[in-house]
Amino acid sequence: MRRFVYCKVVLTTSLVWVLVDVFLLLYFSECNKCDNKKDHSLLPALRAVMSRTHVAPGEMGKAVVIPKDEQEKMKELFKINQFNLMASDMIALNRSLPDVRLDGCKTKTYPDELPNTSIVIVFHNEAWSTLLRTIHSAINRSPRHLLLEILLVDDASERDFLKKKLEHHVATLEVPVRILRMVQRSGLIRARLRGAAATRGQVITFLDAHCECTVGWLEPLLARIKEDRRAVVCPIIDVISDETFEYMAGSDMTYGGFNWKLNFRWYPVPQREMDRRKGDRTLPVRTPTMAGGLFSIDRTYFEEIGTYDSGMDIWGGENLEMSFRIWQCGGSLEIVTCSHVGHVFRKATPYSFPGGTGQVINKNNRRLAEVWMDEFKDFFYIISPGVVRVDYADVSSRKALRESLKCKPFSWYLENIYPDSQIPRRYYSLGEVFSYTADKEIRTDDLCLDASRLNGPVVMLKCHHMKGNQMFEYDAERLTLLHVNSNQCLDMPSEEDKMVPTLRDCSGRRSQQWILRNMTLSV
Ligand SMILES: *[C@@H]1O[C@H](CO)[C@@H](O)[C@H](O)[C@H]1NC(C)=O
Ligand SMILES: *[C@@H]1O[C@H](CO)[C@@H](O)[C@H](O)[C@H]1NC(C)=O
Ligand SMILES: *[C@@H]1O[C@H](CO)[C@@H](O)[C@H](O)[C@H]1NC(C)=O
Ligand SMILES: [Mn+2]
Repeated sequence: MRRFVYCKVVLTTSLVWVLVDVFLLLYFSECNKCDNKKDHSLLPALRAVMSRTHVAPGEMGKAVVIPKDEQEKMKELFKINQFNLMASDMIALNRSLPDVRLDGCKTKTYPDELPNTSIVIVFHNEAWSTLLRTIHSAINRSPRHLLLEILLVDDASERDFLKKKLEHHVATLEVPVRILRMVQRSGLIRARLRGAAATRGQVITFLDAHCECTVGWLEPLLARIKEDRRAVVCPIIDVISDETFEYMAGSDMTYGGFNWKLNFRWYPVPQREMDRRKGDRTLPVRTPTMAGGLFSIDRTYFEEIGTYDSGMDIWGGENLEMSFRIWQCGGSLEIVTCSHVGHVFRKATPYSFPGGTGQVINKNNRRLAEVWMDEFKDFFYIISPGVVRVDYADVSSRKALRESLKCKPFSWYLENIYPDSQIPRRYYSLGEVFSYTADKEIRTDDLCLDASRLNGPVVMLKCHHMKGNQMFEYDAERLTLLHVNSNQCLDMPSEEDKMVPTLRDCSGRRSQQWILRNMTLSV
């Protein structure tokens, strides 16, 4: 009924939209008692409501604006969690959000019998309002019979309100919430393992501690796992602004990848994946990697596939490790585009780690490279040379896992799951800095050597894979790199060229000779 009236009052500005929402609530609660024949003229009533209703901050996912005289205090509070704590604290724990789903998702129906889920949330010194909004939004927007329990894993927080006060608050909720406390700071990976081990649901859903679940977020995730228990599924991660807590829909047209440094990155969903889904954007996207914070997985499959690498420290790299493992060992990793969950993206981390984040991530990345990437780990090592000196401890049990699950090689993953990867599957040479690829590019990560004019310097530009200005022909006898377009040779830097490699007429002189290491075609 409310939905019907929504359609009739298509009002333009979003502020009015929120007010209409409030108005309709009042209108219908009053209407229960009123006489049907009475004339309810909309506009005068709306004006009356507008003049006396104050809409709470952040409702319908709107940005919160802090008054000028509060901004000093706001900046102070920002430092605590690296997001606008003052704004977050002003917003209701059960605030309303827009329905950002594709239209095709709103009318989908799901089987009645779906597996139930336990939600696992790890937190460390999280703010009260963001943590509680995660919990309240999950409870309010999940069908009661599908949400079995919520497990909070406290990774040794120091804040008082996260102790007794939190316990008392969650005891009043209609879904069982258990709190597990790590005795000492253990990091995301080990804390998640502790939480997962205590779950009883058929599916485990991992969420970050500063999320908001939107309408219909859970059913499509569980439905996909019901169809295929080896599907590991992620919602679309919407953006909750760290400055204003405005809720902004994420795109269904990006998926997860990574670069040579093993940084997780979002990239456009390639045409081949659109074609596989026959253009239906409401179908799950097969994604090469996941961001890692938010996903659902069948509980017994999580164990079968080797949970997490518990030899990894704190945080970082575990998402790629899990992504490679799932694909290489027979599962699939998907973004379920009908499921939306918001996440507060921060520009900086508020936490410190023993030993520093850099070393931890290097160690974790080495573990994943050594276990899963075969010879392609060299692309990571040449671009981050310091990393080979980092100790990565014993990986034999993870290698044994790979063996026992009969997992496919990394080349299979690149060929079949991530053909548009920055890592060339076929290359002739991998040197100190660059690779020389089967497409005859001189390339590092997603950048290619490019020359656009005669006698001109070469620059690094985004690889376009169209040959042209980025094609160099290697002559293994004369050791020259011929830029085919200009018919000139790549010349060594000289003082005069300010040490920038330059194109010059091919002369055979020594400054045009290049030795490509390990010059073989690797397939
Ligand atoms: C949030 O909870 C309050 C108090 O129970 C209630 O009055 C309000 O309508 C709720 N808001 C939404 C958006 O459901
Ligand atoms: C939830 O799923 C588990 C595992 O399949 C099952 O044992 C349990 O009965 C379910 N709980 C509810 C309340 O449906
Ligand atoms: C290249 O060859 C050298 C010596 O032949 C070898 O030690 C090295 O591992 C090879 N590197 C790659 C990337 O194949
Ligand atoms: Mn987060």
